Amino acid sequence: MDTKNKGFNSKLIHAGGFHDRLGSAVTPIYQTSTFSFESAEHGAQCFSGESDGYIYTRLGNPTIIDLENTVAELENGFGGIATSSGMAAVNAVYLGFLSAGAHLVSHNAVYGPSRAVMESLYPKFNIKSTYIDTTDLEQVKNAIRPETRLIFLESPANPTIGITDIHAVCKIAHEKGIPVCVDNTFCSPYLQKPLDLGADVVLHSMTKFINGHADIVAGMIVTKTKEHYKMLRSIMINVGCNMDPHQAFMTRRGLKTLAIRIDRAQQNALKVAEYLEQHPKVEWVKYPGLKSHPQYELAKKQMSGSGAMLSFGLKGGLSAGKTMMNNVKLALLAVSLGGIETLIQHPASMTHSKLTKEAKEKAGISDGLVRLSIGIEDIEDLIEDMEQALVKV
Ligand code: LCS
Repeated sequence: MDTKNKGFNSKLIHAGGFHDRLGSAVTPIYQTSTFSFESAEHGAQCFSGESDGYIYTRLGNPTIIDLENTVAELENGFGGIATSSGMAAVNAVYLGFLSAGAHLVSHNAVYGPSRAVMESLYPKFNIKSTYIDTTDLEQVKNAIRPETRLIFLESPANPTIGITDIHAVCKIAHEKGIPVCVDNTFCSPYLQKPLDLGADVVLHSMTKFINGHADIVAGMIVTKTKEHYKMLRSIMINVGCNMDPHQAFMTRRGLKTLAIRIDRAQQNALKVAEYLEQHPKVEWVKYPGLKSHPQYELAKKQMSGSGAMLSFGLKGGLSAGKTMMNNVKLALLAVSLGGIETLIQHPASMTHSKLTKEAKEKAGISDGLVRLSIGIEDIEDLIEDMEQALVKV
């Protein structure tokens, strides 16, 4: 059905545009690598584009296209390009916008591997990058060079929860003809719509909130224009970082409950943040829903909710952090985020361990920083778990 004028929850459930001839209530898994043509002529039409028939799953598959259409509609974009992982989406965007001699500007606390791959692999193609605090617009202006070809944002950033003014950065970038890509993993389209704020491309690790059940690794790119869609789709196809139909089915299924999962998780997150903020063993808490967050007002303007991610610093640094993590019982000590279960992790020794000490300091990742991805458990149990672990710190 056409869901263009329907509400967000209705879109979550009914968007995608797939119609099953047999009346299946959900889009089936087309677990096939290839599709047969009706005739030589039909095959020729599929290849020329005269017919929109399917050819080969790396190029397109009904289960995957249903998911691509759905996420594109949720993000108010032109089209979606599903990828094998969030990192595949990140690299497809890098490859699409950056050619030899180009320069990238990005946030110094983006997801660790998004930065690590840029600094380790891309210099061999003579691609340069500058990592700054994009929450400071002066730094953004100063980092731009004549050869800057992409600004790559993540907001809230991982794991410092710094909020970048997406609209303001897009304005600065567009005055110089530079496209902006936003990694919207932490928010999902339920809480933030970067394309509406001016961005050209948005991407997701759908491993997180969009799938939401910690049982799939997947990525998605959504573009505002047809031109960027065609360019990035061709990269996905030719690099071969396509999604698998089963992965698409699982993700589409998880996506249906995105809003109710996030509603509950962010209610929990606010209560946990408030609890931690008053705890004597906690030095600071960063959560966009707390008035103490430096970009509280911007978060309220740019996001429609505060999300389920928060970080905090323990008095006592590294050893306090480790003690806490070794003593939580309900929260799982694990990387990743955005699932229905609460996860706790320690960026300095895990996701951001490859950064130098200096880079970690610049990115605001102290030794005592602990990151929480809050799930949908009962709040009393979550607070009790934090309490009993903090007693041991
Ligand atoms: N972007 C963000 C903001 C992420 O948090 C991650 C993964 C990725 C991209 C990459 O996505 P993937 O390829 O894993 O689907 N974030 C992780 C994290 O914080 N801990 O483990 C993975």
